[in-house]
Amino acid sequence: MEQNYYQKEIETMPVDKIKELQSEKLIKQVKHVYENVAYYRDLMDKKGVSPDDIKGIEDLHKLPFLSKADLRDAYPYGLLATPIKDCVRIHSTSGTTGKRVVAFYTQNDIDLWDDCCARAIVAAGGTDEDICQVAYGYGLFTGGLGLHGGSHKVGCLTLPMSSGFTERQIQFMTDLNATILCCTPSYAAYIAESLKEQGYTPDNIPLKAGIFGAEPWTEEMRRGIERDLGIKAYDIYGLTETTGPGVAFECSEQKGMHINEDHFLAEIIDPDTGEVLPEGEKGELVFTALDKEAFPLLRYRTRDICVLSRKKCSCGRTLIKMAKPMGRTDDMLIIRGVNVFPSQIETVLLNEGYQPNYQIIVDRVGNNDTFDVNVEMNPDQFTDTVSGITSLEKKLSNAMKLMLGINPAVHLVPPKSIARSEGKAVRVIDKRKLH
Ligand code: DLL
Repeated sequence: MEQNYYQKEIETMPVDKIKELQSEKLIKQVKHVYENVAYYRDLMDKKGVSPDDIKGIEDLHKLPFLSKADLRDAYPYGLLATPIKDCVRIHSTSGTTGKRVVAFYTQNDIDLWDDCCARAIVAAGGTDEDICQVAYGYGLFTGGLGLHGGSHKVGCLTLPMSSGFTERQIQFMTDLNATILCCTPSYAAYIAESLKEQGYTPDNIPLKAGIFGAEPWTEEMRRGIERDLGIKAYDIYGLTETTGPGVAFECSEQKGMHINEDHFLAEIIDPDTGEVLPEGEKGELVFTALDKEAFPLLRYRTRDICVLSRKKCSCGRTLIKMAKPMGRTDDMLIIRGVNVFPSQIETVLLNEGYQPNYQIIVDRVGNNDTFDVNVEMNPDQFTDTVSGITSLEKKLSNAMKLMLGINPAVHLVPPKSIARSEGKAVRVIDKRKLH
């Protein structure tokens, strides 16, 4: 298959050259951060590391990590490395509890981010002849504006749909003959279902490719979407803290995502000890932004668990690949695309007068997540009538919807029926097979 690249020289650069480039950029970036971000300077000083100790990527391990907790501590401006007047935009995580994470961008930051998304679109077969329907949310979420910027760079006719309004999505897609769809995999599955209901078949759906990410999805789900829409479906990865989508993207091989390592230096660490693991071992993914100006996080712990590989890729790209993330080190669940923390459920239960004895059960039926919460009833409720129990379950479910944005099915179970743990409590049973 003929390969297209957006920035061929970088995407197919020999590995030793990429490493050289990364080393040069790292030395400069550490200086930039040390001079401009007091928060990180303190961390470096405490660790006894100075910018002069960083002579190349082999010294990366000397730098301190940053975690989500640091981002919360430093909210909102504590990690900003440029004057506000040089920033042109913010984005923010879909985070739920406590303070959101706010990321800043200069115009250069937006340009390099758009380039990353353009690489993803071209790797999925996109050209300036394509019509690219962007159905990720626009706004604080990075999905919409990220792919939008990439689509412009490639020269696609861009349909800035944002998410939702499925009827309208289908109308524009079919009237204008959109050829590339960008959205979350679960939304793609929903759009596919709606198209089918309206009598469309894969042969008369104009799409040829999809660029889907922002949440975990299985190979089975990929095959289902490809079959139902008659397309090739490509994975795309990223996080707000490092720009947004496009940190890594899939190519025609569809086996893992190439990391844009001229901009993002990746490491895998043991999440418990922080020790750097050799290539091929499973651990927590850590990124260092090499070019970002406004919000240049060094050694940022993503909490995503995955594996890196330098195995030769049939697409000709030399950029290192990351496997699909296999889960997260923290306890955040992504259910139907919404971030859910067990601690939020606990908060609701305590507010509603229940004990924190509960279990969250998440599964996937077809392409939809199911979300059940078993909660032990209080002893005085045990004698209630069935209808009484049902209305209590409903009340709890509604309180959880207020907190989370989505409704779980709540089941009140007899007191003491949920297993107690002698170590850490098992709050979550996630049956979705994502490995
Ligand atoms: O989800 C950015 C994005 C937008 C990526 C559109 C791809 C497409 P956040 O909301 O900050 O940013 O969430 C980042 O989502 O740490 C992963 O746990 C998860 N995630 C993102 N992409 C994938 C993927 C965007 N392809 C968090 N597969 C990350 C699995 C993903 N998980």
